[in-house]
Amino acid sequence: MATAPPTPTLYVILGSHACRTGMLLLEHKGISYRTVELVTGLHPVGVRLRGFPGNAGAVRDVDGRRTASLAMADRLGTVPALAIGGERVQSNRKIARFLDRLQPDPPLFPADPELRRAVEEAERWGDEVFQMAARRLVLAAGLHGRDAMRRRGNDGRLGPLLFQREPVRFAFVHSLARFTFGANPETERELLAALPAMLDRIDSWIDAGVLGGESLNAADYMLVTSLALIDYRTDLHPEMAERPAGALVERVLPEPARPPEPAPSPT
Ligand SMILES: N[C@@H](CCC(=O)N[C@@H](CS)C(=O)NCC(=O)O)C(=O)O
Repeated sequence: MATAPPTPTLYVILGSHACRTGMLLLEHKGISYRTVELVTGLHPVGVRLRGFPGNAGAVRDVDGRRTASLAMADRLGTVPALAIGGERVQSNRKIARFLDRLQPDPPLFPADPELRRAVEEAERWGDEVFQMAARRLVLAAGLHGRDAMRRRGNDGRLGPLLFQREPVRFAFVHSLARFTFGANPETERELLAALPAMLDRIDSWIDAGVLGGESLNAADYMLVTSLALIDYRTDLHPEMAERPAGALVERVLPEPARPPEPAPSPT
């Protein structure tokens, strides 16, 4: 009798944009999987203990520099991390290609070679540039006070960010911003100045049919989660809503339905 294939396990942390990309890739394939939520902050050790090899060197940088804590986390390894049978696959670009080999349909990349090249370029930029910009922009917002994040990050397109408890989330945001991701008022100004051109780039990929097609691809899933994260910023939400990029987020990661806000009590 044939044995059932093992259920894939995706290791994640709460509300992580990168992890939601991994989940979307599996869902695109219609593969059922279970998620194991690791404790945020301890997750690099958590994945290592579960048999993931990590990276030989640093894979992420902040403004071209690698902070000591980021280099250490990279060596230990990042989430999402996918375990399926004896296989261990870490990072979204590898997960996308692994899933296309495992189950070709529906594909995560277009068959046309030229379009595939464009999708891979958008995916690479989404991974190497935009994912970090989104993370740092939202960490920087957290330094302005809790209401600089819509619903204080308790709820939204990616769910609660990093921790269920708001005070723990903001304590962690402060330390991550300062010690790991170099998010501060000066770098925030630079990131905000660079953001319109980044969003224009995504809008032009949508316009060219590289993103947002009838069948979504690996680059859509890479970029849309970073757009969703940026949308947690109270000040950037209106601009996001007006752009084609905002419509793509709403299509893939709709704002959760909520009970209507209570009417203000008469004074
Ligand atoms: N760009 C990679 C890396 C993802 C990534 O940076 N994941 C974060 C969580 S959002 C992580 O595991 N960070 C480890 C750490 O910084 O401690 C991907 O998309 O898979």
